[in-house]
Amino acid sequence: MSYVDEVLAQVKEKNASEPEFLQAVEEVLNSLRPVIDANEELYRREAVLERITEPDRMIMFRVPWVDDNGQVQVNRGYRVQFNNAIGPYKGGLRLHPSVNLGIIKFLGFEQIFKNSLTSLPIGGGKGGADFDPKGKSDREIMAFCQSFMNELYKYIGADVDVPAGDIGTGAREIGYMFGQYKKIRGVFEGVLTGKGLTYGGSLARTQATGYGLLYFTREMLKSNNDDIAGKTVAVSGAGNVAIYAIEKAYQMGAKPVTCSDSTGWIYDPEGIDLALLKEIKEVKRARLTEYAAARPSAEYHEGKGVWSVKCDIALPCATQNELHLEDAKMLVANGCMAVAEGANMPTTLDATKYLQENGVLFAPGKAANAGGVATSALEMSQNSERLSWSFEEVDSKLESIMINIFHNLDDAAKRYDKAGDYVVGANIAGFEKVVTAMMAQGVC
Ligand code: NDP
Ligand code: 2IT
Repeated sequence: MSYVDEVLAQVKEKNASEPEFLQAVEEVLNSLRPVIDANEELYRREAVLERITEPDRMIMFRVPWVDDNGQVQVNRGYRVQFNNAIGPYKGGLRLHPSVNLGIIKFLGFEQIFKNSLTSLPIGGGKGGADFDPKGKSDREIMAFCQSFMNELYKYIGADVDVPAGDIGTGAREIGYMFGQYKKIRGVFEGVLTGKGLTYGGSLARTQATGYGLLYFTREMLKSNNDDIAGKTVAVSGAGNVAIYAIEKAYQMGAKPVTCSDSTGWIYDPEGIDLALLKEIKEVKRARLTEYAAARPSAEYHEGKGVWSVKCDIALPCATQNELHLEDAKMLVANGCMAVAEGANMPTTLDATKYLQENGVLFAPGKAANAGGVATSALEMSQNSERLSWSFEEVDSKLESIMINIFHNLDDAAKRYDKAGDYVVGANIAGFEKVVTAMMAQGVC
């Protein structure tokens, strides 16, 4: 049996109850075959794959808080510190009722390779809780965030582990967590990113994941002799990533026509009204039904369906496994030419394969959505030098980083005779730097 197959079998046995983690590991290890097979004896002796698939540590803790009725609620908090070979652990905090250890492990594992691709010195980690922020008052959110930090503070620090936002965690939550960390530790340091601009946050961090996704997509299209201008774009999600993907798509001359949340989706053939979407999601924290009510050109549908709309480019920006094989078939049948993942692992393995086999340019999330964490690393740099850079400076660094990521993975794919397979390219390019650092640092 090859070394890759041996480790895949072991990982499946050890983590049988974690389907998302197994899915992520399967994709990465399969992509790495050409690299590992070329040097199998060395990698096997060094147990490189066993080490990279086992987190440095997994922290799980009780998060008790009091709701507005005086009732004590208890959630489960997580921080998985996966790999710090190239820098302090870095990755977001997801607050969503679906959160469990397997989901945080898959996200932390992906983050190792994503963070490596940014070319910045950040290791991989992820955390969160099975807390549902929907419908909670500000006071309840604060109570939860403070209790969450009452335990998490022991394990993080500006040079140790630097969490940030993800689903359900935005500027409000980061603010409450930062305040509690400062209160407990008595230090003002860049321990979280995505902070408010008045206390160490970076300009352009809010926009970074969505903007970065479009910078990456434009470079991928350019390298295939095409452009974004004039294209119709289908977007899923209506959160941080989706909103700023839509904004940048407009700036590049494209027309985004869809968005979605967990209850339904919008098709707006005249193009999504961005100001209205921001008002509903960022200010009112309301449902997309309000969008349809305010916009005569829009259709609202319950459930899922964004990928049934005719588009040139699809940008899944909501959550994992939201684009299935049947969706991929509809996209191909409707002439879609590119799929770029704003979310983490939104496309199932069989859907990815189908898209690639049918000539759709496919940009994996660990490359295409790396702009968020890259800008978080820029926020860390600004905090370290106690300066803040202009929006234009951060945005132009972000753009260069995304262009570089595309060329790094394009080159890696070509080096291994897999030209155009950006999944293989991203996994190999991300892995190479981490494995070199791990081996240089000995068995640890
Ligand atoms: P937000 O919480 O801001 O928005 C998430 C959006 O996706 C909401 O519209 C939400 O709808 C929808 N959604 C979430 N979970 C589900 C679900 N289970 N089923 C259907 N819809 C769902 O999160 P972000 O925009 O920050 O994150 C979106 C994705 O991008 C995630 O995969 C995240 O890991 C990834 N990502 C985020 C980065 C960042 O910087 N924020 C960086 C890189 C990747 P509703 O409000 O109804 O729940
Ligand atoms: O998935 C991700 O890359 C994020 N949620 C952003 C992490 C970060 O540290 O900015």
